[in-house]
Amino acid sequence: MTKNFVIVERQGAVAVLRFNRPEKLNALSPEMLAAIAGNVETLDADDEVRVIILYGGERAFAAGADIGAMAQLSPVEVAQAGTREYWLRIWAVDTPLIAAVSGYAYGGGCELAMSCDLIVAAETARFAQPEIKLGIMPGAGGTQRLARAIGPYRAMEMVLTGEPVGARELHAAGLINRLVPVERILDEALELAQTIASRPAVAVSQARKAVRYGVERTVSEGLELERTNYELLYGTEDQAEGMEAFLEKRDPDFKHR
Ligand code: CO8
Repeated sequence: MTKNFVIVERQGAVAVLRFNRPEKLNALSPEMLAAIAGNVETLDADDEVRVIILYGGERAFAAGADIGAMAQLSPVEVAQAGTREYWLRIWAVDTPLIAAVSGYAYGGGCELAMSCDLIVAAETARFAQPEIKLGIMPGAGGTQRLARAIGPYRAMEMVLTGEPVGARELHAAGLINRLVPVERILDEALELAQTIASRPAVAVSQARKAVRYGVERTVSEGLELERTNYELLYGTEDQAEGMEAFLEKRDPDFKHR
């Protein structure tokens, strides 16, 4: 029988994708990564799902790529392992992603959390890019997303020392949206997800695209896309409903189209 590396639970328009390899602290073997990418894609294709939460349980979000599966690989084998494709598929989804991080988010686990749009973390969570201690370096966004989130100097220290940093410090540094007691982690992520899921989905999608696009480009390029997406939203039913509801002093009834 093949193991279910992830378990998907639905709560209305929110899907929780729970990693299920606790005995290895959710180490991201190629099979595990394939399961995450495949399930995220399936949920992304489902119009009923408007936010996806990635959650690893209390002890670990994910302790990184599976070192046992990587130790003997040559550069060509690393390239052929297909993991690059899994990461690209996760990064390509349109549905907002929330990482609910408790315990270890190390290496690829930290990179997976940073692949999400928002990070809710337990006060006990610890983040690290420890690849340097293994003679390698981050390969799935650790040098890029971390530097953009917390600045190049702090990111450089994490990448060059490999030492973990606590959630409190990273909350202050801007990587973490919400810092919560460990027992609140999933509830808090769900509340945040439900709020976003209640917003008009087309506007959420276009706004998300503009933020993500702009982070990688110049301000003027970002402003161009922002304006185009803004104008497009005037063609949606939800824009008419949202403004009408405001003027009529009632709650909007969004249809997500
Ligand atoms: N890979 C494989 N197995 C792991 C990993 C891992 N990354 N992390 C933990 N495990 C296993 C342990 O071997 C152990 O298994 P067993 O019980 O069979 O011996 C089990 O999980 C529990 O772990 P520990 O006993 O070590 O638990 P501790 O609480 O003592 O320690 C730590 C927890 C500190 C997280 C420790 O396990 C650790 O340091 N793990 C390794 C962390 C690490 O170095 N991660 C980075 C890996 S490299 C990486 O992520 C590169 C990503 C690049 C992606 C690019 C792709 C294109």
